[in-house]
Amino acid sequence: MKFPKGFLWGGAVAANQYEGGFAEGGKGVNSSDCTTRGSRTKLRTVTYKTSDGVIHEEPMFMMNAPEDAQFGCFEGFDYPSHQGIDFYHRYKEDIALFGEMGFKTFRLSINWARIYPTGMEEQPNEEGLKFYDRVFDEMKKYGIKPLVTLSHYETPIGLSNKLGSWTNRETIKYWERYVRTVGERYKGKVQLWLTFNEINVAAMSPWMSSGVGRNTPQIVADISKHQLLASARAVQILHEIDPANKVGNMVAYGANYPYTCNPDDVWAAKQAMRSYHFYEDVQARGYYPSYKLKEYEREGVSFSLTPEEAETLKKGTVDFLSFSYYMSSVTSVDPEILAKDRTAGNMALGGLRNPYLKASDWGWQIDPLGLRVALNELWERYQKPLFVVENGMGTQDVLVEENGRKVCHDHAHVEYLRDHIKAMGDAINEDGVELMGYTPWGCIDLVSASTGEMHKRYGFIYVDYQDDGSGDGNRYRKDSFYWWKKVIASNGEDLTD
Ligand code: BGP
Repeated sequence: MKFPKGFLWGGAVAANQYEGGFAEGGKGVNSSDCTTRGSRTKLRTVTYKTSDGVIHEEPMFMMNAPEDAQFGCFEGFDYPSHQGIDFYHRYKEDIALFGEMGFKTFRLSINWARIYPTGMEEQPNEEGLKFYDRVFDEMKKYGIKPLVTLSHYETPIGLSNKLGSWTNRETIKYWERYVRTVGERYKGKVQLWLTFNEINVAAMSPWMSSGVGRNTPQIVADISKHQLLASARAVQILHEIDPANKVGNMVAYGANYPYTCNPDDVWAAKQAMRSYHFYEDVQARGYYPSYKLKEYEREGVSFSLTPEEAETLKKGTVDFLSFSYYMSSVTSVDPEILAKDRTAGNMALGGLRNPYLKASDWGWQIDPLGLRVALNELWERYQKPLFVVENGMGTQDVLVEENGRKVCHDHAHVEYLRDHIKAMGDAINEDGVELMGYTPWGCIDLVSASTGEMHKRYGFIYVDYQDDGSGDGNRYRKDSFYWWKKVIASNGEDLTD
């Protein structure tokens, strides 16, 4: 396998899943902070009373009833993000371990509520800014380049309560303030940025992704419009601050196959692919694709762009396209197949079981060739550099004692990642795809986004926290740690374990 010189090998995390330090350093509360453990992406009926005495019953993605329709954290609930894996206090130790593996880059997110606690302050929170200064400075010691996600499932709750979060255009104003603040503060320290993590997840999990409790077609269209505009503004602002900045988007991507060669199945699979391509189309090309506008017309969704907004989209196209890839999906129009052959999947993908593929313990279907399909599809459509910023498989790893040492034999991770690296190598060497780097998800064990579990482990580093939050949080190198170190050192040529 040959990978380009300067290929960015590393790992990826998100503040809400690993940082902890919930109420420290002047941080405010964000959407993930109010999401309890257990399945976090399920629609459920919530009953609540507003101050006018009216009782409401509404389907919402929240896990706890909002009091007086105000979102927040409530007594007696268990919120895994509050502890995360305590990176807030252990960042030096963790970054040293990433350095030991030879990371070229580390993808992390800035917790917006650490910088602007309610999202709407006039002045940023200096303590929050200092925390990331310390983190970036520590990374520099090991030659690790930060790849920073500006918004990874961390919308300040103040914006949800005051404005309805991303359903409201005004949120863009506060976002611009936040982007400018971090762009200026970390100028020279950070040059690789991503705007919204998995921007397409708003349609499936609007609470987690955007701090919005519901997802009618109109709501999703509004969130998307505002986030697409906000993303375009972020590109412009960051370029203005430092022309060396490179800004990418981020979409939860998959390959979607027709269940049969019935043309209706083929058409259904193409439609399913549009749920990813729509965002890529706007962020890479700078305008809404015709199929989306027609869909809005058909569904009675009101949508328009002022000439100024259209100009913003055009001027704010991204420098590169990034995406997460975990699995592929299958689509059918046959009601019998649809009823019986489902896989658990993840919140963004899921779908039908593919008889040719094995699945993880969480029902995510393992398909390395699907990654080559995805890379080719994106490269052919946009000819912009690509970056795989999430990939991996959650497994139930155990720590065992051997010769007085605690070890973890996680061969399944090595196998999964190796097959996906080969698929990327083929896309580069056989198909000519331009790929900037690869940051496997959860390079250190962390809280699962979709379930809040700890025992769904992706990491090269085992973290001794359990599902109920117990444990001492100590870190241990897994077998995959040594393998990953070798892969990076050989620039992907040596994939043996
Ligand atoms: C992506 C998210 C991540 C991450 C990953 C794995 O959708 O961007 O935040 O968590 O999925 O998902 P999970 O944690 O549910 O296994």
